[in-house]
Amino acid sequence: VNAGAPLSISRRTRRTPYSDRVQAAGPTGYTVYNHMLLPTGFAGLEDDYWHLREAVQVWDVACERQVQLAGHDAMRLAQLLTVRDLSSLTIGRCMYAPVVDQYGRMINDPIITRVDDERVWVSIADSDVALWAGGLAAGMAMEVDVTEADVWPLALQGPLADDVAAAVFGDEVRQLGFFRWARFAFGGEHLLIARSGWSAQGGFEIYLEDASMGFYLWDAIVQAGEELDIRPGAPNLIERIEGGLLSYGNDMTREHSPLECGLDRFCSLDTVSLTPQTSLGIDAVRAEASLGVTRRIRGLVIDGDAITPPTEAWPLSVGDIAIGSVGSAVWSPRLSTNVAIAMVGRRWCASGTAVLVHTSDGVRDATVVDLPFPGGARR
Ligand code: THG
Repeated sequence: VNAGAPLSISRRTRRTPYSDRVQAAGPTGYTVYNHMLLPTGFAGLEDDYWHLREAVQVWDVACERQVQLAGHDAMRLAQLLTVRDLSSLTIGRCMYAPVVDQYGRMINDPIITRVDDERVWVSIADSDVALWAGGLAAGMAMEVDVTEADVWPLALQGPLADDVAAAVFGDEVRQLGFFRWARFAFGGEHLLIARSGWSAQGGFEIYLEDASMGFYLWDAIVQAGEELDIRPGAPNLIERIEGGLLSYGNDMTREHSPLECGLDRFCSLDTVSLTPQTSLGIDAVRAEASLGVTRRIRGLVIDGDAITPPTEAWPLSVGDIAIGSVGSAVWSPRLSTNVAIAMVGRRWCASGTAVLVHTSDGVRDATVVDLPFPGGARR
């Protein structure tokens, strides 16, 4: 529906500090994420995919907004939001943490960063967490300010990301552990840089706190990466499906629980200090765990030639029975098949189960497989 029509841009489709550089590089398209522009590609989906796996890219992911919790109750509110135990979230660490409501349903799946004793950044996927968190803080009379901070993430992703980062920020950046952050000198500031990012190829995310430095940072990275064939890029549909990285709003929504989403290892169900008073959705998720989930996130291999990626959920069936839906699907040029992420009914979850996918242009045979796909796992 409407494929190929241009996106109308206005004040609501907010720009980023890098938007002029992104536009000058000639993106193939934009999407809107957290009410902000997110480019979706530059040289074409497959070309961008191979380049991301082999070289290094700079991504404008400023749309990963930082919902800042600041004040005495910052950590208390952060813990209330998520069912992951944050007691080990010390300064210098980040954690992928499901945010759920009181019924244990997914509100968002952010990365939570402990910036300071009384300052936390919730790096959100595409839903309005500031409203949810601000409402909880107000309703519970917590001593915490909830704002969308002036912070503008820029990602450096790909196997050569360490070399580019070292050239710009110094060799010490190579020592950063996965989901750790530290500050590195740049342009008279000390930028918060984490080893993280929405690809399985490795790299960094730079949390720029001064929007006026956007071009300066972008240009320094592009210049340092010139010999390493750096290119502007974007989260890549093929790469992230192969890697099993979930997209909130596509693969999971408010209807789903973190267990259905396969996020079990980020749910601290056995932590006794977590109660509905300290972690809003914890008992709902515990109850679901004891009953067992009725559906689950799975990989799918879809037969036949290259499909057009879905713009709406595609139903799944076995015989006449509706058994789930596909949220993301694309042709993998490396695996020479269509790969997909689907929510599949419990009875049909086993690897090798044959199912039917009702795509926008017809029915296809498909097979349930494990995530990530072969060769797609994090390096
Ligand atoms: N970076 C930042 N913010 C973000 C994203 C990001 N906000 C939105 C979105 N991405 C959140 N979703 C994810 C999903 C998966 C991961 C990170 C953010 C991820 N998962 C690791 C994996 O699956 O390999 C495991 C993480 C862990 O072990 O804790 O990286 O990309 N700033």
